[in-house]
Amino acid sequence: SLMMKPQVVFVLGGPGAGKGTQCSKIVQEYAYTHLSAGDLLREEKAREGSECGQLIGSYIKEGKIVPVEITISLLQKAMEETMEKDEKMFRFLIDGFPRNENNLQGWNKVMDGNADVKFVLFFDCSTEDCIQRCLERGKNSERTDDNRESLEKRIQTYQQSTRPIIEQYEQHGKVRTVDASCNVDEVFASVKAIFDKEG
Ligand code: UP5
Ligand code: MG
Repeated sequence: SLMMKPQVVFVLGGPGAGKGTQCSKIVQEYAYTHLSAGDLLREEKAREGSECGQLIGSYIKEGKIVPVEITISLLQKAMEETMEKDEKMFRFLIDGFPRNENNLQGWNKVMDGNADVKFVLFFDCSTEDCIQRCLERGKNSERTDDNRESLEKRIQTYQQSTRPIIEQYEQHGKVRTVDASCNVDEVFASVKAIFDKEG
């Protein structure tokens, strides 16, 4: 059958900026599927028989970015499965990817021409708020990286590797920035304004 070309919104922002929270709200109102690269990696890590589970686990704890071959194959598989189930579901929120130059090159190599990146939704949140939110969640979450030590590394990786990717998209007029420091509903109001216009 003739499948629609996937339409992708990359969702970026610091650790704890609210990417996952806002993506959950977006899919309730708009015909998008939420794919969190971090969630897919955590699932793969937990999967029995996974060949790269250990590697993924150590990268996540160290706040480092997993080699793109792993991430992109998980993303591709999830996109294909979604579209096979329902061909009308060809719009995707790809949350937490691409995070560095390696991710971007891997995406371009595999997906260029096979998917359209509509824009980058960027949740702009201060480092202090990001740390606070993750530590708060860390009190009762199973994430291995919501402790101070891992968080410092995640923040550093975000600033050194991910910000430059956002800046590259910015130069191409592709970034839609949302102030992510206010409460969940206020942030979502700004998100809605963007999706009503061009989602
Ligand atoms: N919260 C949310 N919004 C709030 C608001 N407006 N006001 C107050 N509180 C708010 O939210 C985080 C917490 O804050 C929650 O408790 C929430 O209730 C509260 P969430 O929506 O989960 O934020 P999010 O931005 O999704 O935070 P997350 O921790 O998931 O971000 P990261 O980017 O750090 O995590 P991710 O899962 O994307 O990646 C984890 C690791 O996986 C990476 O460090 C890396 O090692 C690896 N990874 C790769 O290697 N490659 C990839 O492509 C992706 C991940
Ligand atoms: Mg998340």
